[in-house]
Amino acid sequence: MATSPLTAAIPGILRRPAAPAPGIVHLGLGNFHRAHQAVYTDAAITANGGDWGIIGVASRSTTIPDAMHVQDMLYTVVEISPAGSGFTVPRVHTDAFTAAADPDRVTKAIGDAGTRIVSLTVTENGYNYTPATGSLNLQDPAIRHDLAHPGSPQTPIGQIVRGLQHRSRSHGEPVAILSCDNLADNGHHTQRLVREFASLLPAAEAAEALAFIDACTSFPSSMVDRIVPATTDHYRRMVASHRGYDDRIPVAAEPFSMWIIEDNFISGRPTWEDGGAVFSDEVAGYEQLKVRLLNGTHSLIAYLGALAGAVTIPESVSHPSIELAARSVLRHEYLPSVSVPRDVDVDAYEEELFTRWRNTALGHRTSQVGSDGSVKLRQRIPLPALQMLDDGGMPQLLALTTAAYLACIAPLPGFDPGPQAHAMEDPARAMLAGLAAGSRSGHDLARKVIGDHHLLGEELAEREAFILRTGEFIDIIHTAGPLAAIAEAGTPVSLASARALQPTRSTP
Ligand code: CS2
Repeated sequence: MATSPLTAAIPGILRRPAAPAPGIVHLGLGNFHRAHQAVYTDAAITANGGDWGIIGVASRSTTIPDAMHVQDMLYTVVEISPAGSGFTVPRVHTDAFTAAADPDRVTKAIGDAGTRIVSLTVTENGYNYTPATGSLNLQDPAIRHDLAHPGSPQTPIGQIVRGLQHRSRSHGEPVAILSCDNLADNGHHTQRLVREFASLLPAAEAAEALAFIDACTSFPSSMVDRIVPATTDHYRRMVASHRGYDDRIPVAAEPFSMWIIEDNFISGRPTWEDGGAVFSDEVAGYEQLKVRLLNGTHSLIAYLGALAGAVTIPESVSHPSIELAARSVLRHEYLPSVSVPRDVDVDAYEEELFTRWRNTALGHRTSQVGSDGSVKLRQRIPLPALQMLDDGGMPQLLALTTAAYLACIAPLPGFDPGPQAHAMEDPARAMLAGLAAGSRSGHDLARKVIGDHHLLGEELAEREAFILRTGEFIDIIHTAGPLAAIAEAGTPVSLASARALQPTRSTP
C-alpha cells in the first residue's frame, strides 16, 4: 500500500498494526466522533484487540472522507488547554465515505453481518423528528423520500431501518444501535424513531422489520461529553509546526472527556472502559446532568454572550453578570430537576464546568454553541421549566435563555443582534424570522413561537406566565440589552457569594 505523507511522518504509527477488521458503522463522521468515540475505540483495541474497526460515514460533505483516504484513514487529535497541547493519532477507521454520494453503500454496511454496532453522532438536528411531539417529522421531505425510496435513504433513521431490513432478510445477525447525541434518553429516543419509521412501511414489510427490531437489536443510552470546537487553519498550522506534517483534517478538543454508557450491546462491544468510559446503570441521571447543567447553561452563555458581543464562550463567561446568570440557572433552575448520580459531587462538577468554559486556548465560539437552538433548547429547557412552574416558581433564567435565543435568531424589526448571532445556523431560522417580522412586541413573538408553534413542546405552550415572562425579556433585550435583562431576572446571589458556595479545590 502506498504510504501517505502523514503516515510517513509518524514512525510510531507505522510500527503499530493496521486497524482491525470493521465491527462498527458510524453515522456522522464529524469532529466530535473523531475526538471522542474514535479515541476510546483506539484505546480498547490497543488494550484488547478485537474486530472493532470503524467504517465512518459522513452525511453530505466529502471533505473528511476524501482527506482520510489521502491520509491512510489517519488524522490528529489536538488536545488544547492553556497549559499546553497534546497530539494523538487514533488508528481505528477502516473506511470512510459519504452517504449522500453512495446511499446504497450505507444500507449494505449497516446490513453486513460483520457489523455489530451502528453508532451515531448526527446532532440533535439529525434525527428528523418534530421537537414539539418527539415523533418523526412526516412533513420533512427527506423522511418522505426515505419511506418511498428503499434503495437510497437520506436520513440516519431511514438508513438504519433499511440496513436492518437487509440484515433481517439476509442473515438475521443482531446489532446494537448506539446514539451518541445530546438527547435525553437517547437510546429510547432512537429506538422510538426507528420503530416509528418501520411501522410506516407497507404492512408486510413493517411487520417483518418490527419483529426483527424487537428481537435482534438493542439501543443502549449513552452520555457523551467533550468540547470540540470547529477545526480552523490555526490547528492545521499547530500540527504542522509541532509535529512536522500536514494534516488536512486535525480535530481540536479540550483535555476533558467523559463517556457513560448503558451496557446493553446485543452483539458485543469494544472494551471502551480501557479508554476511560464508564458502564453504568445510571445513564439517565448522567444525561440529565449533562444535557441540563452543561448544555443548557452553555446555551445561556452562548446567546447572552453573542448579544453582548462575545465571540467565544470564555469571553462570554468572563463577563461577571453572565457568569452570575450561568451559575444561577445551573444551580437554581436546572439542578432541581436532575437525579444526580451516586458518584457525582455537584459542587466539583460545577467548578469543573466553569474551568472548561474558561479554556481560552480552545476558541469555542458562541455562534457554534448557539446554532440549532430550535432543536437543542427543546432538549434542555422544558422539563426543568415545567417542574419549577408546577412548584409555583418562575424559571426566570430559562425564560431569559429562550428570549436571548429568539433575539439572536428572530430579532424584532429594527434590532440588530450582531455578527455572532448572524453566524448562528438554525433549521427554523427562516420560519422564526417570518414570525418576528410580523410581531408587534416580545410577547406577541413569544406567544407565536412557544404558544402556537410549540417550539418548547406542547406542555410549555400552555403556560401563559412563562410565555409572558419570555416576551418581557425579549423586549428588555431589544430596548436595554442583554445585561439589563440579566439584572431584571433578579439572579438571587451575587457573583462573590455564588463563587463562595463552591469549593476552591478545582478552581484554577
Ligand atoms: C454544546 C455542546 O453546541 C452545544 O450546544 O453545548 O456541543 C457541548 O460543547 C458538548 O455537548 C460538550 O460535550
